[in-house]
Amino acid sequence: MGQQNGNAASYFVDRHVDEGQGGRTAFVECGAGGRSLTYAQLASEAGRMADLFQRHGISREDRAAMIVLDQIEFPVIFWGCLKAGVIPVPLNTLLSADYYEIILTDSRAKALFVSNELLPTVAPILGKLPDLRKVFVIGGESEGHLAFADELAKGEPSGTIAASADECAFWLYSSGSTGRPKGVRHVHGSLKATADTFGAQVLGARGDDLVLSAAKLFFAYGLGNAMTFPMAVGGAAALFKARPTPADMFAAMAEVKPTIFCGVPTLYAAMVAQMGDAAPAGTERLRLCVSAGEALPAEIGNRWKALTGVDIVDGVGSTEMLHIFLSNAPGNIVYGTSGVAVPGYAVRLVDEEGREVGPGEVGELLVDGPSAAENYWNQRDKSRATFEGRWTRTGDKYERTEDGRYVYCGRTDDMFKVSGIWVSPFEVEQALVTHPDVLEAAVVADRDEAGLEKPRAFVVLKNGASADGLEGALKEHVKAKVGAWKYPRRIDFVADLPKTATGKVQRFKLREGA
Ligand code: 3SK
Repeated sequence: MGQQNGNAASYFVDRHVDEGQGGRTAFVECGAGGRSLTYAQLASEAGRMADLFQRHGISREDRAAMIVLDQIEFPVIFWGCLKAGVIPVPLNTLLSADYYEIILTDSRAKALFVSNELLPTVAPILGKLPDLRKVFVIGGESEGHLAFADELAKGEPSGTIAASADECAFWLYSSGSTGRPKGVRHVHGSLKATADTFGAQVLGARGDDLVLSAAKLFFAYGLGNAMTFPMAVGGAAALFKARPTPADMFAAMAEVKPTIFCGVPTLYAAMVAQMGDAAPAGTERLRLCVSAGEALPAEIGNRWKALTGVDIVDGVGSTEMLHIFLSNAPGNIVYGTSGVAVPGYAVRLVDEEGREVGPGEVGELLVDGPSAAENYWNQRDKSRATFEGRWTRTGDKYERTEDGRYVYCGRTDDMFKVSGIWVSPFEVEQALVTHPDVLEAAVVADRDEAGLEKPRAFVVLKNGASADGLEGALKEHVKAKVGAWKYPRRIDFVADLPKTATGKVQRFKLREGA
């Protein structure tokens, strides 16, 4: 190990053991029979990965794809890769075989780690991947592939390879709202940068924190919440393997009693709708909640606070910036805004010519901060269009209020004009969800008989609400809330909205169907 080891594993994993804190719990699995892992066990298990890679011909800088649920093996494999200098590529566990084929081909992963529950999804494409050499199956039957537990047990633990903090450590794939997935390449130093900024200075993460994150570890948001933020301070995270339904989240909360809970607006909305008038069990130790993924409607934040007594810190981040760079902060929360730049980050708003816009004007949000990705793998044009020197373009439209807070106005490609005036689909959606019968809403532009763009809404009703006679009432409601020209000319009542795994509404799918 070098004297100055910039390898993130030496900071997040080995340091705790070196400082005599190896006996502290790092991870617990939710549910009956859930396992746990101390920092010392993590260092030792992850340390065996170098031997595993060597035996199977996987070398430094090779990519190792991970289709792994939130379970103890996730941190073992992720940190094991970093310790050995192999590049882990955690993938969304909800993708289809077609997407896995695109991503595994694009990344040229030589190894694949897959939870046995997900093997049937990916199995049909494994024969089509010329670069893939070994498949390691976690838990259950390995069906002709290598059993991860057996292969790991064969090796001896070794230390952490010396690496520069500026060296590529891992990739995440960004789905984007359209187009092919992009491999976002992050350096070792970015993991510590997000823990030192949002983790330490906004969350105030502490060694006695237990984090429960509905956002999964494959997602940059979940990776910070339930891995690097608690690990930076010797705290712990509860891992939840299944999809986070409100009922499961209530059960997980009651079981582990987290001090920090991280969710996305859709989940908070559904949880609030099911809470009745009382705080759910398991909120007694809760000191902070976090929301990201899309802007949190003010109604939801206020209702959650009224029921639990705990604020939701709403922030915005991106896979490219690794975590949240614009946020509200404990004690300084204005629901309906994304707050201000996280300490360590700078943001600015620019118009289409790149000129800064003033308060009250809408512009694209650019961000400068220590955790920006290096680039997109093999997508030079997209890299050049996104990473402009120190500044990273977010594709999000924002407005700055007179008091310096940022208010989300939609994606650059979701905004549209009605009668020459910009309409933010988000604004109309927010107005719709303040109606007592509406659970969720998404708004897209749709052309009328004259070929002009007008808002069209897709609305999910709350349990027990009826669509009969509601269309007119909702139109009036929006007119009254946000302005006459913005009301949806057409409303479709639907059972659910198309979303990415991380809870973002896929408006492009609604547009395609419109
Ligand atoms: O979508 C977000 O707001 C986000 C937050 C943190 C990390 C990553 C992302 C995409």
